[in-house]
Amino acid sequence: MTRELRIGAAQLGPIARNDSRADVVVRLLDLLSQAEAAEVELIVYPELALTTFFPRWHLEDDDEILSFYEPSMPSPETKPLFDAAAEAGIGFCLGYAELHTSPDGKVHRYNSQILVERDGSTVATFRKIHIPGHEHNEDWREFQHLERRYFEPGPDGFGVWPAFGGLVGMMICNDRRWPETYRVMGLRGVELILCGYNTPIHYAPDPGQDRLQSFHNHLVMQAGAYQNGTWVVGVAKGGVEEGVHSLAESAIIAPSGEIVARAETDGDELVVATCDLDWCRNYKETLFDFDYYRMPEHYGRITAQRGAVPPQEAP
Ligand code: CDT
Repeated sequence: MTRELRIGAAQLGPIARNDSRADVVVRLLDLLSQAEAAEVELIVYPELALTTFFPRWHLEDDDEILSFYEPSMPSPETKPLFDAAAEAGIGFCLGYAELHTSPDGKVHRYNSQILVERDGSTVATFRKIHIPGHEHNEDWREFQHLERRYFEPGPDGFGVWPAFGGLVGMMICNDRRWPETYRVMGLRGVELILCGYNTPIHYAPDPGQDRLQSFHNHLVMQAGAYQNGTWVVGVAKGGVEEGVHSLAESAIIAPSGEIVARAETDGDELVVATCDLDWCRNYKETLFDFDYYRMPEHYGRITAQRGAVPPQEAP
């Protein structure tokens, strides 16, 4: 049986602060129609795909803040997407701000991605682990990046789920910059990692990195793919949104580390590739045969400590 999966990276252009969920869902449905015409089986939308990237503002009105979160998924506004995807037999991955009430009644705010199978069943919800930016208003910045005010880190770790004929994992935006993200999933045999992102091109703490945003984006995902023998699908919300320019350059990356398809615009665009999940074996069973070659007895610091400890301060 072939394990070829036709994947569509559904890049979005800007979403204005005043755009409604209904406005956005029309765009998501249009990309879904394009995916159907292109015989796509899995369509991947960006991080926080239902609203503008609200962490760029220090919002103080609780009602306004809450208006950016989804207390349920599907929500009444996203139900048409769930229905249309199931009708077309297309699975999807969708990023959104999640308001989650745990069994103890506590309300949590997560930056989440849901993965839905071709028959409409939910595979999993992944909650972003690495929360970038800052917690308090910083006036000196041209715009804020207050994810640490609006989201807590996901508590569930990096899961890998049997789905779409392979082993599928998820990560969200800043997670893609950390090698541990890929390796934890690699150690579960992951064959396909889905990642939505919103990456402002201007990085206020070190503007010298601005010119390298494109390079760093592909660098980390290509390295993670190759070093773990997995497909990686990175999907942007790009373009100039409310005055802030975000990186586009969505890409589908093979287990070889090569980009096999990439966006050409910074607006709504479907990028399609046929992904042979068996290609992963070429890497997982040779150069990156973990069981044969890894040396975990020398990797203890990876989980034993958080920050770097110079040699003069610790044994
Ligand atoms: N959304 C997100 O995680 N963006 C970060 C921005 C860099 S830190 C302010 C990223 O890693 O792309």
